[in-house]
Amino acid sequence: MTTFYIMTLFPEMVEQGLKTSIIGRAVEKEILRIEAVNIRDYTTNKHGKVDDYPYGGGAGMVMQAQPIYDAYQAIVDRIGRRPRTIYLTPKGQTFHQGMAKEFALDEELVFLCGHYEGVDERVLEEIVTDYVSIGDYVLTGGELAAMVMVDAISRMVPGTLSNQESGETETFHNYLLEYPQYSRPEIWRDKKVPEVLLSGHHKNIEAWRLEQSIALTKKNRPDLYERYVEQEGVQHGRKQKADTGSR
Ligand code: 6GU
Repeated sequence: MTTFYIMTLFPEMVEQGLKTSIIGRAVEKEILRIEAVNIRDYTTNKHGKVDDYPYGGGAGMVMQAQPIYDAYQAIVDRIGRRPRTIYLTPKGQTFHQGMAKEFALDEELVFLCGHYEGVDERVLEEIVTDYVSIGDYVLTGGELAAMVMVDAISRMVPGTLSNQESGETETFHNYLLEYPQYSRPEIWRDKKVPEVLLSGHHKNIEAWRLEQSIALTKKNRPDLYERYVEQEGVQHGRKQKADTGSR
């Protein structure tokens, strides 16, 4: 069983967000466990304070080291080792499918969700193993980012998805976006399902889908398309030694 410990000042946000649909089902099946840890429960401040002004001045408040460290230590004491600990921050490395697959191999993962203007650097140095961002924009806190990561990692944990659902990562590992899908009815608002999909000719269907994938990738993700073209070259043995750079 994979356990996600989410250290946060807003435990109900994380609990509410992850109890529906596929993730909720996997929790019920005891494939996953999601434990929201309320950082405020660990403060030694008698007023429940967890933040203070930044040394050196500046806007906003900084989350203090003590409650975060004690909340983390309670997790360590419970599981008997120091788990991989991810700090959600726009300063981190950008999350991608390969990271989701790698994180899915761990039995326990801790997520630290920051708020205010940041977290005291000293506690980060003590507990954090990975600094991760989910993209180039700024959120008000790490909770939504943690939920994004938990979702993407969870679907890579065996048993979370049904056979029907399939843990494919096609879109990202062959460097192409997915082709469009259609279901009944055959005509909707005068729009017809592409003829080839009704033909039963599997070779033609496959070729059409690939063509669609290539066109969409070229248009929306030229960066990904470039990698697709290179990788195709490698597969067909016409890649030159000089530019087989790894990514
Ligand atoms: Cl991980 N945290 C916050 N606060 N903002 C973000 C982010 C993370 N990733 C992108 N923006």
